[in-house]
Parts: sequence; C-alpha cells; structure tokens
Amino acid sequence: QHDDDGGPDPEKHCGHGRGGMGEEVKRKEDKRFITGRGNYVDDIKKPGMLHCEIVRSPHAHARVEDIDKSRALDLDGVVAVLTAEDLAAHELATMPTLMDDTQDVLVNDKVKFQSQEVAAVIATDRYVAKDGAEKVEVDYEVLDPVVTAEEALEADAPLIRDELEDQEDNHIFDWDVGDKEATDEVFEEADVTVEEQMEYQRLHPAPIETCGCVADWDPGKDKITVHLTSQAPHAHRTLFSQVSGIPEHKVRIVSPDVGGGFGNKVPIYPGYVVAAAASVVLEQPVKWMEERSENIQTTGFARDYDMTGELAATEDGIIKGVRTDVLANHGAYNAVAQPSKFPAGFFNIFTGSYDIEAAYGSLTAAFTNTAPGGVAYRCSFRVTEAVYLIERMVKVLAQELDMDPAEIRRKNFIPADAFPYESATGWNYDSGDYEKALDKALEMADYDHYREEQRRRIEEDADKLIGIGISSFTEVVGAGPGKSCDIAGIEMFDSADIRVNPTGNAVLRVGVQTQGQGHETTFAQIVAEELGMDVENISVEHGDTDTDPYGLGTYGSRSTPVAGAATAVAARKVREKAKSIAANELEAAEEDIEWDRESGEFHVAGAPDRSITITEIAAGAYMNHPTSEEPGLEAVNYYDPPEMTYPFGSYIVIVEVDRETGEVDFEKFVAVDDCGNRINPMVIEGQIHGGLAQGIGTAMMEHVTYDENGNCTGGDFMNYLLPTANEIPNFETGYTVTPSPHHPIGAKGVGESPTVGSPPAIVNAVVDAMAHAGTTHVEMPMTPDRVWEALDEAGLAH
Ligand code: MCN
Ligand code: CUM
Repeated sequence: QHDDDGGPDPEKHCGHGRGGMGEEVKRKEDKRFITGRGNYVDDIKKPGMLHCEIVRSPHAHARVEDIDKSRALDLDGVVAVLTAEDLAAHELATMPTLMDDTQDVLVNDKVKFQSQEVAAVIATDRYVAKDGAEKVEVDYEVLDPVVTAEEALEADAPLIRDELEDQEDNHIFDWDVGDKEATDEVFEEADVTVEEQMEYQRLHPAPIETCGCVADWDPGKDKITVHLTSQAPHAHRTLFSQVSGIPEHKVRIVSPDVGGGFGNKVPIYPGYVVAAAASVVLEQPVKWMEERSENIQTTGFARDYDMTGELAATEDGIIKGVRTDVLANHGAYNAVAQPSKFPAGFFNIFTGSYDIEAAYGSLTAAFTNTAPGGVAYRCSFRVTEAVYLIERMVKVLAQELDMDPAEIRRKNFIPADAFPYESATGWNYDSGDYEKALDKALEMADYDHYREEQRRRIEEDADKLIGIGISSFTEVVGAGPGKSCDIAGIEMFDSADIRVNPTGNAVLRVGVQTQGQGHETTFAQIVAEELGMDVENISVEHGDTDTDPYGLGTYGSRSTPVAGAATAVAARKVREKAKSIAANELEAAEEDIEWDRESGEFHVAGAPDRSITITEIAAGAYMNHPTSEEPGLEAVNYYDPPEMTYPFGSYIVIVEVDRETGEVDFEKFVAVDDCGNRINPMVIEGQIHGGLAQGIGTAMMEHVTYDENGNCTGGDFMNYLLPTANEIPNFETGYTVTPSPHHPIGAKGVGESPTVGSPPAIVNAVVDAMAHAGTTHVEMPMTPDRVWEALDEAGLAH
C-alpha cells in the first residue's frame, strides 16, 4: 500500500487532464447502454436453447399431495417436467442458503410461501413452457399460514419448518449486542427517556432486469457455462460447484451487463439450479428468466424489521444510552445475504453518528410463510434499519426536550478530533467530520428561513404545514476484513489484475461486478491516476470467472473500498516495475527514478527533462526489457481491507403537508455526502440521485404486503409502487471530503448512502410538520391516507 508521494491530494487532484481522480469523466459504458447495445442475460440466445418456466404454488402453506405432469408432457414442444423427485436423483433436491439454512429447490413436501417453486417445465420456447406450466396439475392440502413474525412466535402457531429435526417452533435465533447492564443503569439514572415503536416495512429491490440465467453444459468439455444475473460471480461459482459436485474449474459463471441489482442478485435462487440441472441432463442450453411478479414475490426481499427504540438523555440533551429490541421476519428460510458472522447484518451500528456511552440491542428472528430474503436494496447489510432507528429516535428526543433537532445532533456528534473512534457496540470508525456536513446542509437548506415559515403557517392555521427533517447518518461499508467478514466461509477480500500492453494501453480485471454503478469508468480512473495513463487507454473487465481474479463481488458498497483499493495497489506495483524499465531506458540508476503525479511521467531525480512516459515504458517492457527483470508489465493484488470505511452525510428535507388530503410535497431536498476522496463526482452524484429516489420510494410508497392468507398483495408494479420522475423533487447535493486514513486513495464507498440516510429525514420532516400537536411518529410508507390519519389524530386535519 506504500505510496511514495502520499497518494492523491483531495484539495489538489483534478485528474491532471487524463481522467484520473476527481474528474467528471463521462461513463464509458453508457455508449452501449443508450444505443441499445447492452448485453443482458435475456439477450443471450444459443443454438438449441430450451426455456424453463416454474410452476409456483398459489398457497402460502400447503402440503403437496400429488403432481401430475402428463397433460404438460403431452403438449407439443414440452421436453421435460421436473419435480423435487427428479432433482433428488441428482442430489439437487435442496440447496444451501447463504446463512447456513437449507432451501428446497423444488418443493419436496410442503410449500412454505406463496409462489414457491413446485415444478419446472422445460420447453422449446418460452410460450410453450408457460402453457406447459399451466397444465401441470398439483394437488395441495392447504394448511394455516403464518404471515407475521408476531403470529409466528405465538405458542399455538403452526410449525412452518417441520422438516428440520430440532425445530419445535418458528423461532430462528436470538441475537444481542452491547452491555445490557450498563445500558439499563444509564436508563435508570437518566433525566429523560423516550421510546418509540416503528416498523421498517418489507421492501423489494425491484431492479429493472429481473433475475435469470442461461445454463449451458458442454458434454465435450464436461464444463458448464452459466450466464447469470449475479452481483458476485466468483462466490456463486464456488457455491455452484459445491452444490452440483461439478469441479470448480469446470464451472464458468459469466455476469454480462446487469440491469440493476440493488442486492436482489446476491443470493442463489432455485431457478438457477433448475436450469443448470436441466442443461446437464438434457445436454442443451436452458434459459430461465423471471417475470416481474415472480421477482417481487419470491426473490430476496429487504427489511421487515419491527423495532422498538429507546434513548436516555440528560435534560440538556446529552444522549447517554440507546436501547433497541427488534422482531425480524426472515420468511420461510433463513436466506439472508450478509457476512455470516453477523446474524443481524451491521444493524449493531445503531449508535450512529453519536458518542453514546452505553448501548444495547436485542433481536429475535422468526420464520413465516412469506418469501425468504432480508438483506437487499441498498442497505449496507441493514445499516438502513440502524440509521432509521437512531435518526428517528433523535428526533423523538428533540421533541420531548423541545430542542432544535439540528442542535441536539450537534451536541451529541462524535467530535471530529475523536477519530479513529470505537463505538459502544464495537465499531471502529475510521474518520468523520459530522458537524461540518450538517452545517453545510443547514446552510444549503436555508434552515432558519423555513423554521420561520413553519411558525408562520401554524400561527395562520394554514392549510399546508411545513415540516423540516434531518438525518445525520453514518454508514459502514467495504466488508472485510476477511477475518471478521466472510460469505459461506470465503473471506471478503477483493482483487485487481492490471496488464499493460506493448502499445501502452491496459486492461484492468476486477473481482467485483458492476450493475449500473459505472465501474468501467471509475476503476479506469484509478489506474489513470496511479499510472499517469489516459483513462481512454484503460478498459475494465469483470464478471467472467474464467478470466477475472477471484473476488467477492459488489454489494455493501464494497467495490471502491476493497476492489478500488486493490486496483490502486496493483497500479502502484506496476509503477514500481515501470521504474526499473525507466532506469534502463534513461540509463540511470533505479533509485534515481522519480514519478511525477502531475505529469504522469517518470524522470531522473534532479533532471526533469530526462523523462519517459508510461507508453514508452510499456514498449520498453516488451521490446527492450532490463535483463534484471521479467519481460512484460503487469501486476495483481488481492486486497484484504484492514478496516471498513465510514462514509456519512447530512440530509435535510423540507415538506409541505396538506391538511385536507394528507398529501406530502417536497419543498426542498438537500443532501450533503462525504465519501472521502472522490473518484468521479458525476458518478457519485448519479448514485446519490438514484438512491434518494429509492429513499423517497421507501418512505412514501413501497411495501410488499400480504393478506391474512399469505397472499402477496403487493407483488407486482400495480401494487408495489415505485416512484417515477413525477414524485421526485429536484435534489440539491453538496459534499465534504474526509479521506479514509487506511484506504490507499482515501476513498470510502457511497453507493448505498442515499438510501440508508434519506428515509428517516423524510419521516422526520412529516412528523415535524405535526410535532407541535404532539405527533411523534408516522409509519412508512407514508401514503396520503396514513398521513391524513396522523393529522386527524393530532387534531390537525382540515
Ligand atoms: N465512487 C467514486 N468515489 C468514491 C466512492 C465511489 O467515484 N469515493 C464511485 C465508484 O467508483 C462506483 C460508484 O461510485 O462507480 C459506487 O461505488 P461504491 O460506493 O464503491 O459502491 P459499489 O460500486 O460497490 O456498488 C454497490 C452499491 C450497492 S450495494 C447497491 S445495493 C446499489 C448501488 O451500489 N445498487 C445499484 N448503486 C446502484 N446503482 C445502480 N445504477 N444499480 C444498482 O444495482
Ligand atoms: Cu444491501 S443491497 Mo447492496 O449491498 O447489493
């Protein structure tokens, strides 16, 4: 990680005109995306390719009595109908989840959630496969469903997982963190305590592209190639190999262009396994592609935490303790996609941006007859829930103490000079300056003006109330280190492999996998910065396990913190070797060769005119290499981060709440983010805009709902509402730069910050509009009817 000139300087760097750090390089990938030349899984067509359609259960909880394939098999073009029995013959009846549970690939005995996979039809085209699926006749014995975690834990609740030997009820695990005794003591002695119950509703990442694959078994090579909608191709290859028994070097996973992931494409799904098994048995390529409703109803949901939050404070607003208790709905299988040693993800960062003496959190997780999942949707492994809890609670406390919510935050922030900081729940924050970000946001939001306007509207009994919401969140992203973070036992490092060609351009291969985040541009910028090359001369490859170095993939905003670090370190290794080639070319001693970040050139110390560019060095590496060195110019780095990165920000949302209709209008939306040194400000801005839109979706519209029979009533885009351009206000973004001290280029992740940070700001704003009448909470999604009810309850409805 050593860097002789101290690395890029946040104050000075401007990419040096070559598209390095800090330059707003236009996204290289966009040419193919906006001209319709992207290549997604569903674009892949192979000769003789068959199509797989899944027969799904209409019931949430039911025993499968009988499956009759005959009418489906009679259909012209149907090649096979698969059930659990067929898969069992290949030892593929079940598959492991990422959290050490076992999930049926096709239902073995009992359906555990609506739309669960019961059988699969393989046919010559997709329409026939669909017709065939409708002709598979399944007899069910319908059982009583258990829909909520609360019901699931009742003593007489039907047992969902009766196939598990030691499972006597629907309880999965208990987890706790912090010092219970010390926290209880702080609460007993506190001047003031507040408590609030809040639900973080079930959401779905709902990427534009649903999940799918094309599996292609090559009997000539005994090798399977699977084009997969995957955020983590290498980890998926290892798991694929373990589940199927096909040796890992005979499994190739290719993640082509991915049309959004948002966490949905981290887990392994039954459809992948069925398509792969069918391809091996039939020796033909098999495609499986979800429809929208299958995507929302069955694959990796997000959140579903019922939380109680409590704060203890002095009467002048110093927070002394935080306590939380959570009831978590994990669905029918524990299939959460997160580092295995963290059963509640990174929820335990719930002390947030505040220096709090004592903290204690407990959580109980339950099985229900709903789809499995839990960690997805721009969540940083449940930092979303943690930030929501603490940022809502700070607002509740501010109201109780009649203090300004900005002031109470300022009083409790971890001070800028206290970093590195260890929190009461054991996190090691790398760097931060929370007050600076808040001050900037307050100024951008014209805070005092809107407080004034808020008072005026109340005094005038106006039809529209003003509410101002703040969220000063801290994120934790960039898992590893490998010793504490692993997925299915594989340590969470990441990798980069740089090869410089004789003509001076280069290929960078990484172990992470973009889904829209712009890695083909930003990772090239890191190499441009560190090697003095032009960004145009670097291409980035990822998503092919046959050629890319092993990495754990893209989620938890880990690409920049981990693979970005690997890229910088690999580039610096290339730079070191380049020096010896420069010495040879310039006929100087290697120790006398210096690299100049500004010009990107290598020169002899004290003689800047005796210089050489990386292009000339590349030629030298292949055409005139020094005898002391191997020919060629390349380097690989596998980077195990020493620590995670802690991006942060302050968001301020100003809303108008209509007292007649309960409608909420965004007056102003200010987002100040700090992700350390910035690689591409325009890409960051795009990430923030998209994430804020999703934060608005979360706070205002999105909810995967179920009725009491376990029917998913929020499982399509008619009922699962996503925000469109109509609902999204103009965002005003700002930034501060607090570099990460341990990251080679001082960068922190940013991809999830806006979705993690914004929902509490929005809820705080709506609550704030009614706070003078005593309202302390409104549940998400804050649909007009819910807001109107809250207004009515507070006596504010018109
Ligand atoms: N970046 C930068 N400077 C920084 C930090 C980041 O220029 N200091 C750039 C990066 O180089 C990268 C982008 O911002 O191009 C996001 O980087 P990072 O924060 O490292 O996050 P990841 O690349 O690991 O992306 C994952 C994150 C997650 S977990 C979800 S979920 C999510 C998100 O990204 N899914 C997305 N943003 C998404 N954006 C799109 N378009 N599609 C998704 O599926
Ligand atoms: Cu939590 S969603 Mo992203 O980590 O892929």
